[in-house]
This record gives sequence, structure tokens and C-alpha cells, in this order.
Amino acid sequence: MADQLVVAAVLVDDLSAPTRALAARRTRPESLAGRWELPGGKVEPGEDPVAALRRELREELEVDLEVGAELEAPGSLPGWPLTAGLVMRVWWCAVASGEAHAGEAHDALAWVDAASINDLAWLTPDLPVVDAIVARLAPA
Ligand code: 523
Repeated sequence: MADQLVVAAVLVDDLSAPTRALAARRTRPESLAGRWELPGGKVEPGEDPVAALRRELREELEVDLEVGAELEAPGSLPGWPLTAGLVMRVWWCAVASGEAHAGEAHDALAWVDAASINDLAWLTPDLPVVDAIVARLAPA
């Protein structure tokens, strides 16, 4: 069976010169509660991945996105591997309208810079993505 695609946003303060990215702390399931993630979720059958990204961020954080370039996974991988059977694609994004608010899926949000991003307890599969982000954030 093909991998289930998950999409996530690196929501930054400024797409052309990012210094801060938004981390979100999960409320569920219990095994992931309290861990930080790049916000996103599963692509539904037949759904365009970027449309899914817009839908997830609207549902979870009440923001409309400006979607920038994809954060390419290393090598020839089609995306960032999560757990078995799940692969994640990630896009640089900015807020086009709205202000990010934690809804039911999250209980805290944090805008983190290169110096503080690794202070958070990230979901393990997000760690390689965080490394790639840090490498591209300008000092705040
Ligand atoms: N991850 C993950 N990192 C990350 C996201 C957005 C998701 O490791 N940045 C994992 C966590 C879950 C799976 O991908 O095991 C699906 O993400 P989830 O639960 O946020 O997707 P939803 O909200 O679409 O899931 P359902 O409510 O179950 O449909």
C-alpha cells in the first residue's frame, strides 16, 4: 500500500528572510500529547497536498496561508519519513490572513528562532526537519 501523505507548514515571520518559525504543542493522541510539531495533518484521498495544507492550518490555527517553496527532503526521498507508512511533505509558509491561535489539536504555540528552536520537545520524526529549518533561519 502507498504511504499515507502528511503535510506540514514551516510557518515563518517572513518568507524571504525568515527568523522565526511556529511550533505547536499537540494535545492528542496521548502518546504524542505535550510534544511539539510543525502544524499540519493527513491529506485526504484525492485531495491536493497544498490544498490539504491550507485546510489543516485553517482548521487547526485559524490562519490562511501564503505557501512558498517546498522544504525538500534529503536525497531522492519523496518526503520526510515519519513512522512506518507515513511520509510528510513540508512547505515554507507565511500567514496571509488571520492570527495563529491554538485550537483543539494544540494547547500552546511558540514562535521560535534558531537559538531557541531546539529547546522544545519536538516529535521525533520532526527533528530532521527542524535541523533543515535551523540551517536556513537568519539570526533573530
Ligand atoms: N505527524 C508528525 N509530525 C508532524 C505532523 C503534522 C504529523 O510526526 N509535524 C504525524 C503524527 C501522526 C500523523 O503524522 O502520527 C498524522 O498527523 P495528525 O494526527 O496531525 O493528522 P490529522 O490531524 O489529519 O489526523 P486525524 O485527526 O487522525 O485524521
